[in-house]
Amino acid sequence: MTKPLEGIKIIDFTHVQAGPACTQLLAWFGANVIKVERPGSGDVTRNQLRDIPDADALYFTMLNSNKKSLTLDTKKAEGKEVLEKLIRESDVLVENFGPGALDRMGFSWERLNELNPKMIVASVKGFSDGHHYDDLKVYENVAQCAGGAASTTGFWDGPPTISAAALGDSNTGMHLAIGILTALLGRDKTGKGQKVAVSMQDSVLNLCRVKLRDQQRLERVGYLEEYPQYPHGEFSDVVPRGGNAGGGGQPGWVLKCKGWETDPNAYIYFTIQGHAWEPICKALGKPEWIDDPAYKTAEARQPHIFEIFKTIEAWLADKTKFEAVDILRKFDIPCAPVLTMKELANDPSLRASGTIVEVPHKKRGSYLTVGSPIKFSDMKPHVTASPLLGEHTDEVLVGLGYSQQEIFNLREIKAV
Ligand code: CAO
Repeated sequence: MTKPLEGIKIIDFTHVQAGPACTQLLAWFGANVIKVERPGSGDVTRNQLRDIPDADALYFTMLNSNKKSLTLDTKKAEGKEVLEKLIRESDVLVENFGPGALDRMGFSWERLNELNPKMIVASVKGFSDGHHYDDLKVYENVAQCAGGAASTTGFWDGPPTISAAALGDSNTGMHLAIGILTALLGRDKTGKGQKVAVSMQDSVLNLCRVKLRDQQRLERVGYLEEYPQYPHGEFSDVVPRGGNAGGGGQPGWVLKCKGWETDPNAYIYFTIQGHAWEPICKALGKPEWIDDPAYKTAEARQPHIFEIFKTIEAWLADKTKFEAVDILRKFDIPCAPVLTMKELANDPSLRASGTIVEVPHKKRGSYLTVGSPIKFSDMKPHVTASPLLGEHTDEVLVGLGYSQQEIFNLREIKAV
């Protein structure tokens, strides 16, 4: 099956998570992704949080599938020469080094554009160019704090809280992938490459869009009616943390199910969607609430929403999270069990759809990873193992026209 990005050659100068998540996605869709890594060590995640001695860590394998690995010391003249050759015949270069690192290496945007005017140069940085923090190095949690996620996540009586979801890293990588694909389409029209830049702060903020909505509503009316603080608590002049409240117009909460005393994940998320009030009352065996003026409208319910949630929890007390959802789904109530990583890893639906995949690896045996969350009618992305460090060095160099003797010489001086 021909994949849409087949024929697109990408120099993957990325490390850790944000950049690798982007290039991995493009590799799944058919791009020829060549990961350039420092000889001897490679991407730092190969060694981070190892669970098997001498085998690449899952942190690396789960973010670098379907790629090739070329080791190259791009600070040495000989390494730079190889990189220049690669640049001349590639479509995209993706990097997420610290601020200024690519320039210091001698590959500024101007130089790259001179070497290959058709090439797209895609970068992730913590903050956007010209931002007063644009000299900072940034990791996931830093970005979540800088992008508005931390100040709006958690409970009102606790500190700002980090989400487990990689809002700063993989999310930024997904933004970058969209930027690269857009620039590739643009190049079809203009024949020219361009620079695509995405900052982690901007990408987090983009996902916190509804919180900026809330800031403006708060400034106008002084309260936010869907937050647990309303109507009994106080609002300051900034969007508060709302615990597990529903972020849209639908009140919701995480509710205890049978076994919660011993199982920290025996919970469901329950949403009280306005027009579903009648089915909710029927599901709970509370038909008298349907027309009761104290319950009938969302406005009437809000002052005692936690008392309603308590009643629902009493109904849930003898049902597991799965039993509860099986009942509630019949009443069209938006809800889901709180699923653990163990449950997700073994979920037959996710296995069947290719969202959770088992990948054979030369050194590790097989490992689980998250496959493409994007499904196509004409293509099923196939996940293959991440490369060993330098696994494709010879192949890439031969492709660039190097002889076996020249490759030997490059190895002797540790340029590859
Ligand atoms: N050969 C020779 N040198 C190489 C090389 C190669 N193949 N690949 C990288 N290097 C060098 C770079 O030239 C740079 O050297 P200098 O600093 O001397 O110019 C250095 O290795 C890499 O520096 P760095 O700043 O990228 O790395 P770090 O570990 O200090 O910082 C990180 C890591 C992630 C904080 C930083 O890269 C960063 O802020 N990146 C942008 C934001 C980002 O993507 N963060 C998310 C990471 S995912 O959590």
